[in-house]
Amino acid sequence: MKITDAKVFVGGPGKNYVTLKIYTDQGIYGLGDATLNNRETLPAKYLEDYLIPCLIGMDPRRSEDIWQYFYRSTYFRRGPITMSAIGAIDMALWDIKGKIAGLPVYDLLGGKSRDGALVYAHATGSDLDQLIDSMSYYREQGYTAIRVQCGIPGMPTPGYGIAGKDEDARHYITKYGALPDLEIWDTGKYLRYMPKVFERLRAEFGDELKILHDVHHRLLPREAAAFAKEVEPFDLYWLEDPTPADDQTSLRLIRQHSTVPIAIGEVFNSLWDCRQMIEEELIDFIRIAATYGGGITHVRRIVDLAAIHHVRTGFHGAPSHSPISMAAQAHLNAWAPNFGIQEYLVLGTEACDALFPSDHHYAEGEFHVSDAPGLGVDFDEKEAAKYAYSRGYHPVVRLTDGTMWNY
Ligand code: CS2
Ligand code: MG
Repeated sequence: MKITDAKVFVGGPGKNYVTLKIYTDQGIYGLGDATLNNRETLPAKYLEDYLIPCLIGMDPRRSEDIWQYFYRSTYFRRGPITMSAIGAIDMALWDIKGKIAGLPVYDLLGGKSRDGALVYAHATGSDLDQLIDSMSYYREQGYTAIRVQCGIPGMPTPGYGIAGKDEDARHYITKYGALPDLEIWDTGKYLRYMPKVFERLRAEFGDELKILHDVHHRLLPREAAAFAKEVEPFDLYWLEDPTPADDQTSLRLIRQHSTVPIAIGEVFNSLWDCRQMIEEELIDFIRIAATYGGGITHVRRIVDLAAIHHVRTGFHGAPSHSPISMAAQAHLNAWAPNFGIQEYLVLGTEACDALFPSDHHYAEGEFHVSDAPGLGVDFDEKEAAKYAYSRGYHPVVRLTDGTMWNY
């Protein structure tokens, strides 16, 4: 069996999805996702100019060897662009393999460990009342786990993941400007107000609801340790990205002072970014995505290392991931003995479903993986022709005195 061709498509409804389609001499094709949010043209070009020419003629069943070929032959290893490109190829090969075998990818990994995978929704509010309204809406939709982001009184700009006053907080998705928007961050205001938010949410929603919160890399290690200790009574399901995780050892301080579960990893692209924090058991959930994490082959390796160290999965599921990588993660979630939770936002708009038809679905707080052979997602090229690339940027963040900070 041979790979005969591969094509890259960039575009989608409101997103620049980077979709790879690999064709074989037996009529079977595979799909992969290389959407590197706000840098989408780079993995697309990397695939077209460098990887696809080598891929033609290879045997698609040899996914491990092909992964190693691209990882090792790149010479300048890792990085989000390289790993997204390799990841897309890897997903497409697992898709092909499943289709050859007539089995869903989860069966190739070791079979289902559960029927539905717990997911969390995003609730947001420019203030506490709007946040509570947004949370009530998701409770009604059956969610038992909700991430909460709340506007901070006096904060100069709304902040990460927070809807403006006049926006629809129930369906809020971060918008990216044609040039970077500016956000102003005041750590003191955040640290003083956020514990009050959790206290009110517990009083409002009781003890059962799983409450998650994303700090989005904004705190220093000492601040994060103090904050984690302070919010311990409110029993968070997780505290995400309390510090930028470039320095893995800074997490030790948080661990020494608090037992609040820590979730990190959405910006990682390899095992080497999280090896120390997993081996030292400094985190509780690993958030790497199949897209930037080198696909199923590499993420599975991370999941196995994590399992030995009591670290569970909590894969990234921002809207920038196409339904193809969400499917790759759904198969990992169905199999992983150390599955924790899945962030869930991407599927469900009519335009997105038309572009990526599938029977993966959400029901009652859980994600149900498709039982179709392969990844269980298709790609409609006629629909794809409707969309064009449009450049976007993540916001930039400055402190109140103008100092650059972490988005
Ligand atoms: C976020 C992301 O989903 C999350 O937890 O941190 O929305 C993140 O901001 C984006 O993926 C950045 O591209
Ligand atoms: Mg996050």
